[in-house]
Amino acid sequence: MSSISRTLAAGLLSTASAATFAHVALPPGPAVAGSSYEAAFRVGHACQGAHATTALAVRLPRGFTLQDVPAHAGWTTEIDRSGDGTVRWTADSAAQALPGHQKSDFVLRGKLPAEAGPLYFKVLQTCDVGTADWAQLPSEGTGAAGATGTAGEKPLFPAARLLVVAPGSAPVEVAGAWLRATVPGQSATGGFMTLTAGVPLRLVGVSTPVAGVAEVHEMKMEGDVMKMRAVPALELPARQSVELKPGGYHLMLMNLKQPLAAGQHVPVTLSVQDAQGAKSTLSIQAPVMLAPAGGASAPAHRH
Ligand SMILES: [Cu+2]
Repeated sequence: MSSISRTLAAGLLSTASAATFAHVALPPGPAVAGSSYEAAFRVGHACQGAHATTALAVRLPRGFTLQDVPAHAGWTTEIDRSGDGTVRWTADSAAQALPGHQKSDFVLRGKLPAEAGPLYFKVLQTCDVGTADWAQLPSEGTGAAGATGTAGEKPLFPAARLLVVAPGSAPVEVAGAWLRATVPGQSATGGFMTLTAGVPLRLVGVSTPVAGVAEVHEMKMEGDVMKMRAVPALELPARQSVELKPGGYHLMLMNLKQPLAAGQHVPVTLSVQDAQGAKSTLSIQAPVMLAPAGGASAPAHRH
């Protein structure tokens, strides 16, 4: 692929994301199946052409058991238990409505279903002018289960999504994972991804059958020279994305047992530890690439 077509692809991507205005969303990071979950729906924008949000209605997904809804000052809460249930907040007056330039969290608590997988909350936002129904689900085949799923066509009005993981598996979501392809004779390469934990975690280990040694590395400037070294653990704060990327933190695969060719997929297992010291693992299939999908935003980094 030429660098011109890569630049074009990157340009198209950024145009698409600029056109998408802020949606009603849950904080990133997964939660554990069967656990009690506090869903904080972040409203950060009024409907298109509107000045303020006047009501919000969350349709609860099947299998989600509502426990309680904390009061939202200046707004009235109604709970409709028909069907799978709906929680609705309505501003008590125009003065209490949420201005488009302000952000607010609308919170409800409930028990998550026992099954793992993505859970979608459809949210109807009502404004002084018009409504926005955040109810679109990702189209079939875009890797809904997706530890490594690449983003397909993004819906304009996505439903709020929560990834539910099985008890015992690491509550961390992996996006955009890739390993850099090797050239003949190369014995080491880098691995990159974005990790988002649902609770405070530390990445304490990595393993893959293709490498004799796998470590988490950091890049540091020492004088004029960029150096890298292994770190014993990488903090993954709750609900924040931590990017492993060329020039920054990365997975280092050494003593490679085979060349890594673009297009193949390689199993990678991440070990994490929670604040109580409990360890769990997460396994993904990382694609091997020459460069990140959608064009590189960071400078190339060679080992
Ligand atoms: Cu390295």
